[in-house]
Amino acid sequence: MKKIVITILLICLVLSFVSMTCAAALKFAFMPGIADPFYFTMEKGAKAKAAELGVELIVGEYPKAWGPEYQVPILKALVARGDIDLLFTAPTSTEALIPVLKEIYDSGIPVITVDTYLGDGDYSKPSNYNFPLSYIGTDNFLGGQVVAGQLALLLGGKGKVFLENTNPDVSSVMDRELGFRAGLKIFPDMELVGVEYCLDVQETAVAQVSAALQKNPDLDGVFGVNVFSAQGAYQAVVSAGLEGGVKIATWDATETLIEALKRKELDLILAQMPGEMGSLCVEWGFKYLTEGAEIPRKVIPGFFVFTQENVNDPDSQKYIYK
Ligand code: T6T
Repeated sequence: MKKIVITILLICLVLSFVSMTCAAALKFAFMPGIADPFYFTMEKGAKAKAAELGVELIVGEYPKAWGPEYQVPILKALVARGDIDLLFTAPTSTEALIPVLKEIYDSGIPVITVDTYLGDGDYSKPSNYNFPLSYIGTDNFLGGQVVAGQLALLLGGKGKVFLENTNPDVSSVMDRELGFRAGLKIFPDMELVGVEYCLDVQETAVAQVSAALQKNPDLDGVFGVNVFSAQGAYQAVVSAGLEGGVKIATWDATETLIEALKRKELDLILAQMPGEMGSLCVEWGFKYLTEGAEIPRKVIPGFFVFTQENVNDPDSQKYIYK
């Protein structure tokens, strides 16, 4: 009898330990900006790190289009579960996402912004948007400068170029535009002849770049600042039969763009490190919650520039979005 009681007590002890450990598993939520290979790759990186650290990662439904009207309802549903310990998300607007993310933060959920930031992205000074623990994402201004420099070199320092952007209220793509403009200034014979915003719709980018090619028959180069604007710009140049003649600089290493680069139908691709960004969000979030670690207000992974020369190098392959 004594033995049975001891055994039952031991089982209870083990069960309560197991349930305590289960209850202690942290739950992080990830809310992407749009369904595209960039965020799919980010999710993969985050999932791998979460599995390593024993964190449960809950991924919000991928918005089918870009913008607060798509992102906010999904975000609200995600945190309404009531069991989220930390949220990382890419705000689809520098201003429009402030109230909803502030509300989430005020409800006790720490927030990290990944890929894009709120306000001017400086979370270290007093403001109504300084509540996120950190911005984890690319130095887009620097990347824009690099693209301008590379495009200028491809054109021998002289030429007319067009910029295909997405949304004027999104930090990532606007910093790319500002960096690109600043980079071009170094070359007095490089001229930016136009900028359009496709609102992250590839078909619109095709139409806008096609119109720019017609309006500027002497156009020398195009820069598409993200997956859909870049793929649209590429499509427009190819449809006009101008690939090879008009230089195409793009951003985001999707399989589509990589294959085009291998065929020498476009000239360069700036690859961000979305997997690394997702992984860093989970890692820093974990350190913050379990060790009280202070997260740097900005964490900036690097980027890689694919060219026709290095696109087949074995070392370059890890930068292709998965
Ligand atoms: O370029 C990425 C991301 O960095 C940007 O904020 C939005 O567009 C992408 O997701 C690519 O579509």
